[in-house]
Amino acid sequence: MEIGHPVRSFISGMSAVGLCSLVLAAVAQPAWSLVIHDDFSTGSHGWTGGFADYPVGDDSFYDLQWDWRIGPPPNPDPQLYITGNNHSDDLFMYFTKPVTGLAPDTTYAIDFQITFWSMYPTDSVGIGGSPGSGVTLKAGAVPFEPDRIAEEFGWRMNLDKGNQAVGGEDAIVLGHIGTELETFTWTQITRASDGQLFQADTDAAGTLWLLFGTDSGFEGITDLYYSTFDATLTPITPLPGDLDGNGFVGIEDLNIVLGSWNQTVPPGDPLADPSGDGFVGIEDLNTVLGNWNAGAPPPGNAIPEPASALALLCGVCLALMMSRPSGGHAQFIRVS
Ligand SMILES: [Ca+2]
Ligand SMILES: [Ca+2]
Ligand SMILES: [Ca+2]
Repeated sequence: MEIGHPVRSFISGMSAVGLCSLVLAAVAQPAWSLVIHDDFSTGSHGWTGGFADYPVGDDSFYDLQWDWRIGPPPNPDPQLYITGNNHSDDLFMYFTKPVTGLAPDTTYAIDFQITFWSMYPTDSVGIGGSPGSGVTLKAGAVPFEPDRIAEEFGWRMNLDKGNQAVGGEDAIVLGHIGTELETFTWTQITRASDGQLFQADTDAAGTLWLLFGTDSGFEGITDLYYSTFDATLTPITPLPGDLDGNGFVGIEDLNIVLGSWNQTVPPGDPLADPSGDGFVGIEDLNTVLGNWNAGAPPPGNAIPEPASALALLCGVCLALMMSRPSGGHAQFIRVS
């Protein structure tokens, strides 16, 4: 009479070796982040420059320019160069480029790191603000091409980068461009997300436009040479098997399936039915176990070693073998 029970059929149909392989394959699953590393000593890598936050028609008055060139002294490698004379006390000077081939309509968490050459001491004094700490480096991403639009004041960005030292919905602050020196000496410095959470959505084609630049409260000339741009893009939805949506597939997700095991939905928890067939069963369990350890573990949640993961799965199997069908709605699976 018990032969047709789905859990026993599943377990009796898998050898110990098969179980072990399943767990090891899941634990060995690689991270699925996309890492971008653009070294501007070998090219501009598709980045193009632009300017905003200044009056329309004032391009030559502001001495706006960007290109890919050698410098600054004593650096012999080409860099991505941008310059402007900030008469508006507001100027935004940026670079942007598209990234294609991402998952469509998907939210990505993005970490940034940018290395560049600056010559402006952090504590130096200038009109409107310090040429070092008064100029803010930002990075961000949007699902459309960043561009400027003419408004009453002048050119404004078609995205929310915030203004001056404050970030916005589409860009975060990485820091200022001030060096730790007391003299105006070219120095290479690095700024990074440093744990700040930034998220952006791709468009329907899986494209995201990256952006970085400086928002200036210093009224004067800013010259910058960018050396490298690094970004790590990690899709945060949907992560298969992450039933509670905390960005990681682990014991909480397994417990959601087991908590509604063998039930229809409802009364079973809808989260426990990722297969969407209205029943919590083997397919749903496999969605969790097949993506085991995927994503980023929450702080303090250590990833179990393969051996302990195997022990965990054996415990799950034992629990399921001892459980009884809760009613007449069990689905019978034939396993040969
Ligand atoms: Ca500005
Ligand atoms: Ca989870
Ligand atoms: Ca299901």
